[in-house]
This record gives sequence, C-alpha cells and structure tokens, in this order.
Amino acid sequence: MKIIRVEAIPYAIPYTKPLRFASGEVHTAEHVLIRVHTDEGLVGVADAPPRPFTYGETQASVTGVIERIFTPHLLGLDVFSRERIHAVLHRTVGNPAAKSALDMALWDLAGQSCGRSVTELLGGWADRMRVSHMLGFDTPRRVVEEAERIRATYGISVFKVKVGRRPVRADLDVCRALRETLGDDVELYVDGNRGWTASESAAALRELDDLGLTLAEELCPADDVLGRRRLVRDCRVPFVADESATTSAEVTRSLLDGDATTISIKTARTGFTGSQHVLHLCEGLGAAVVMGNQIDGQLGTVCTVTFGAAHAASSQRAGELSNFLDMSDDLLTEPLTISDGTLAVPHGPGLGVVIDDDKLVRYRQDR
Ligand code: MUC
Ligand code: MG
Repeated sequence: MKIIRVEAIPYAIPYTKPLRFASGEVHTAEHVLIRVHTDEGLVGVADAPPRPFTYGETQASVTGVIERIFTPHLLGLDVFSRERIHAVLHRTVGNPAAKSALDMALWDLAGQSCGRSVTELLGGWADRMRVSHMLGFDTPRRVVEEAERIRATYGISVFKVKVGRRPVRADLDVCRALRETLGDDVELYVDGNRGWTASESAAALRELDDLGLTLAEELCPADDVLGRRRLVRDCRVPFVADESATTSAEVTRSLLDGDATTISIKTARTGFTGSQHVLHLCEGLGAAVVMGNQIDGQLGTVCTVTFGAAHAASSQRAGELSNFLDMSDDLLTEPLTISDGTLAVPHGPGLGVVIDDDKLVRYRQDR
C-alpha cells in the first residue's frame, strides 16, 4: 500500500477557557490535520498541535516541513516500511509534532488495512484509561470551582495543577485550597513548566509536603544541571521530565543523570513508534511513565488513549486526557465522552475516528 498524497491542513478552533501555565498560554487550538492518502483508497489521519513556546513549531512550520521537505521523499513509499519512512523524517532535526502526526497517520492506515484497532496492534492491554484533568493558572477560588465541576460532571478525581508562577505563594495557595476543599480522595500533582528556580522549587515542595502530592513535574529547568539534580534527589515523590526529555536519547540522559525519575510520554511529540521506544526504554531502566497532554484536541486525545491503554506500563497512572473539554468545538463526527473518570479507546479499525467534513470546512484556514 503506497503513499500517493499527504495533506497538511491548518485549522483553528477557539478555546472557551484559555489554559495558562508557566511557559505560555493557549487561547485557540491552531493545529494541523494530517491526512495520508494511499493507492488503495485508505486515508490515515492524525493531528499536529504546534507548541511554539516549547518546541519552536508553528502551524506554518508544520505545513511547510511536511509539504516541502518530507512529502517529496514519502510519495511512493510503502506504508508498512515504517523504518524507511522514519529514516526520511530523521534526516531533519526537530519538528516533533509534524513527524509524530505522520507516524500516527501511518499506524491508522496499518490498522485500517488489517481491520484491527491501533491499540490492539500496539499492545491491546486495556480498552480505557483513567483520566487526569489539568488545572491552569487562576485564583484559588476559580481553580477549586473548576475542579469541583470536573469531578461532578465527569467523575474525574485526579488533577494536575499548573504551578511555576511568581510569587510562589499564588500556586501554594491554589494547591492548599484544592486539598482542603476536595478532601483526601482526590489525587493531586504539580507541573511547573520550568517556571521556578531549583531553590524556589525546593522551598515550594517543603511547603506542600503535607498535601500528599503524588508527582512533581518540570518545576525548574533541566539546564540548571546541578540544582535540578539536587532537587530530584531530595524530592519525596517521583519527579517527572516532560519537555526536557522528549527523545529516547534525552530520556536516557535524564534518567541516568538524575534529572528525573519518571517520564511523561506525549504521542503528539513522539508518535506511536517513538513513544514505544521511550516506554520500553523506561521499562528497561525501571522508570515509570505518565501519559501527558500537549493540549490536544479530540483526535490527539484519541492517540494518547490509544497508546496509553495499549500497554500495562503506560496505563497504570491516570492519563492526561481532558484538555479538549475546554475547546468550543472539535473535528470528530463522534465526540469523545468521559464518564466515571475514564475515557474509552474508540473501536477500530485504525484509530476508529471519522473527521467531520463540514467542521473541517468551517475551521480550516487555507481556503
Ligand atoms: C504540560 O504537561 O506541560 C503545556 C505545554 C505543553 O506542551 O503541554 C502542556 C502540558
Ligand atoms: Mg508538563
């Protein structure tokens, strides 16, 4: 089955509620829909969410690299020659969201062509995952209100709280208000997106010690090499590397150097193929993983739950699968639903999703 055409379609869907965090904020999902067409008439899809503030990609860079650099070398290649396709992609450094979307669209095609879901092809461990909801910067009252609404509406009881602001007190107050209002039955953990120094992070963790947090993620930059190592060594909960360790090599260095003890896997930046490399590497090194969210829409979230539920090791912790709830609309004909705090993997074949053509016409930006 040969690749005959690749589409990279920029689209924009506003958020009803922007997400704010230490390294940026997102008001509109300015993503790129990737469609890989084959000579057998099958079309694989995936989503590329550029995150300029984290990886330097934009909608224009994603469409540009796909149309001008990758596609000319992909046309005519067999969908199942994934290693050869990756060799083409890896000649170019960077561009993680563009490369990952192409990889996941190929897996979608592989699943469609053999009539099985991608989650089965990857591992077939479970049919759903527990959901963790991400809470962005706001006042303690508003963050608590959001968490209560999310718990009441979707049954979610795991929350990742964005921290990394100055004064540090603003975030400490939010964490304490959440624990005091929601009680001990909810799981809380924090993500600083590199906003604090190592010493600010250490002081914050001391203040939060009695709250029973379960994870601390990217509180300070990994480039603060010694400070970060000291912080991780003294941290009483697993310390998660997210944007500081995105490739297998970075993950290896991060774990061996003591920059982190747990790894966030995001299919939006390592696709399915690269995410499996990272997962198996972590298993070999004895490090846990958490399925993260690159502020994905529903298609990206399908990819995360498809991968997370496929393996025992990636489905142990709740996956970050609910950022799409804050979008005003989406592209799938069958919207995702979270209930009892879980999200089911759509049934295949492939990713088991259909793009709503009318919505794509409404939101695409290239016509
Ligand atoms: C996270 O876990 O950091 C913020 C930036 C990004 O790329 O993902 C989010 C969530
Ligand atoms: Mg993070």
